[in-house]
Amino acid sequence: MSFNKKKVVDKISTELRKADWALLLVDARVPFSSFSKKFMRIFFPSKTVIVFSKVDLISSSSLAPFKNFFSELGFKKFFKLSLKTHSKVILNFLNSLPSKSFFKKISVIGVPNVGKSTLLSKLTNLSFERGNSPGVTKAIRWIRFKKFILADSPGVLVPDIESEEQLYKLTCCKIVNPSFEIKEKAANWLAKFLGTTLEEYALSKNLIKSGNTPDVNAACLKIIEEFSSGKIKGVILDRIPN
Ligand SMILES: Nc1nc2c(ncn2[C@@H]2O[C@H](COP(=O)(O)OP(=O)(O)OP(=O)(O)O)[C@@H](O)[C@H]2O)c(=O)[nH]1
Ligand SMILES: [Mg+2]
Repeated sequence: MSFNKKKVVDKISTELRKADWALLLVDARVPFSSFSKKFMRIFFPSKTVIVFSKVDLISSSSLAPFKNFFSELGFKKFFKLSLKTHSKVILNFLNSLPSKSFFKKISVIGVPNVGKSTLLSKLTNLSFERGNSPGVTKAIRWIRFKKFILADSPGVLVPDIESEEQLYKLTCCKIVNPSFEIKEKAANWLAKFLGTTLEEYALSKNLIKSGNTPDVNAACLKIIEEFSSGKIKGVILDRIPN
């Protein structure tokens, strides 16, 4: 990380730490890969709720082993979030979080593109910038809503990427936006994970180039777009370690 980037991350972390609680969003399709132990340097697990976002894209019963993993790290509170989760359900949950202050301060944190701004828009009915690409939110935004002071934050804390496979998974969920070369590898990895090949996928999507051959380059971008946006769903890419 460059010196300037580190300074930005430190500043944001200090600001977010002022909250009573953190909602730490992890993408339910990659709960391990979209989690970073760095978050535990900002907030104690006992003051952090693990929010599995985008659960409409998986079968939520398959999250139990991931919950166990987070419990072992000391996290005690969990919440499942989908586009269908009613704002009242979120509000009731936030009300249930203990706090001594009159205004409960809550930071919404997580790696890029996990749905932080979407959660806040839904809850408050205010507009927060959203979009299916990393780095949409650029700065912390505190807002007062009912008895809460809520912070939307930019997804500046990208997890330490420990393996090529993790990089591919994060690419498939558009948590990172690497070079085309990496996207190509990620797309091949994803196609294999889904039991197909990019050639087959290109043909199924009618992506044909001159000479009547499958357009594999177009298929790379298409499969990542379809997976990240949830058109391809029902799949958790992370595996529970043995
Ligand atoms: N299917 C599904 N998509 C979601 C859900 N929540 C958010 N999204 C989509 O995910 C994309 C990213 O959402 P944002 O709310 O912008 O994510 P963010 O974490 O604020 O992203 P940054 O500001 O870039 O860090 C958008 O295209 C949302 O529509 C969800 O629960 N289910
Ligand atoms: Mg955002």
